[in-house]
Amino acid sequence: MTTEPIDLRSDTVTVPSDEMRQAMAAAEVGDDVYGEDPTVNRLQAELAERLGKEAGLFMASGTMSNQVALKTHTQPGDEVICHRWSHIFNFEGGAGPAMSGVSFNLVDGDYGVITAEQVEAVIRPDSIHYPTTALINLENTHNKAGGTIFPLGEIRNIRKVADHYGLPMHLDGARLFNAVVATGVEAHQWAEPFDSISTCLSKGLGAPVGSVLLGSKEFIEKALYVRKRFGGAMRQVGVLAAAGLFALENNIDRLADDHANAGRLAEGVNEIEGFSVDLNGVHTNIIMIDVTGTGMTEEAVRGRLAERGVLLNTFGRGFLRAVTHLNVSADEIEKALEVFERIAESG
Ligand code: TLP
Repeated sequence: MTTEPIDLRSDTVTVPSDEMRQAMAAAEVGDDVYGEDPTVNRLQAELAERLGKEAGLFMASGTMSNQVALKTHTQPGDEVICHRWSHIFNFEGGAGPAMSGVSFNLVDGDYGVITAEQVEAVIRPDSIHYPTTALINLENTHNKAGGTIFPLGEIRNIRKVADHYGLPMHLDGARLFNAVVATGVEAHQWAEPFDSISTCLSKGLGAPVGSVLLGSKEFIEKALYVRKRFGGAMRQVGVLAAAGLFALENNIDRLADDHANAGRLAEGVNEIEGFSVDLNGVHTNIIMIDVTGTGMTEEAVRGRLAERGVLLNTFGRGFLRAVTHLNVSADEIEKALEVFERIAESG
């Protein structure tokens, strides 16, 4: 074993490379509250172009980006349709109800996918008895479902329903570029059906901080006010945006390596007694490992792996989550597999 742990808890644990740090140090900056940070402006324009939207807004985190979108699209008392496992509902500290006064109408579906029929069935009729359906939120790739890709055809079907009922659609595209690399479908094609998209630079792309919210000029102008209220108007933040620009230039294509490593880890773990992985659900850089066959709790298995230098997160329902990223090599994946084998043998 190497002395450094093999950290598969998340792709958020990636650290900036020396080259990325140099780009940050060299960044031209200004006061972004005055709209005068050239590096932030460049990052926002670059992502707007890649995603085919009019404008972008730099955010401190994916959570802030999603929540600013939620607040911008809704009024207190409104309802948001999303998958039961969506990040915006499960992992954002209850921010939707707390910050925007919205509730969620939760839809179930395999691999994080919900269908147009399911969405249409839960849209509220116009009546004083009901909350107002105000937004449809989708997630691509889907984190809790295991990095799965939401089929573009179904997104377009949902868009038709949204148009029929006059509803906006938001995409939590924290890992949108993983979907781009895995499918070859370009970012602007994935983004086209949505009114707003949040995408993260601080996950597989390897920047230390930052997400960008994209949409129409009108939407982003409104979002600017909400971001200020949420405390997210930052000053000489070009030092962070520079990391994002570096990530877009250098770290997208290499996501294919993370996907290959995830595929190898998934197949290897699935062959080990006591562990099972639904290989049909391994599309990108996340794998969900069912550990119930070991006879141990997921927390116990996590602890045993950690003692031997392999870090994973528990993810409920008897599952551990492993996420591959740019700081984990193919060799380290082989070493991680040896550790899984040892645990299967010795308990
Ligand atoms: N996800 C984190 C944890 O919050 C679970 C992780 O380790 O995967 N949308 C999606 C789909 C995400 O996976 C995340 C982060 C976010 C939004 C929020 O991003 P941050 O952490 O920057 O607020």
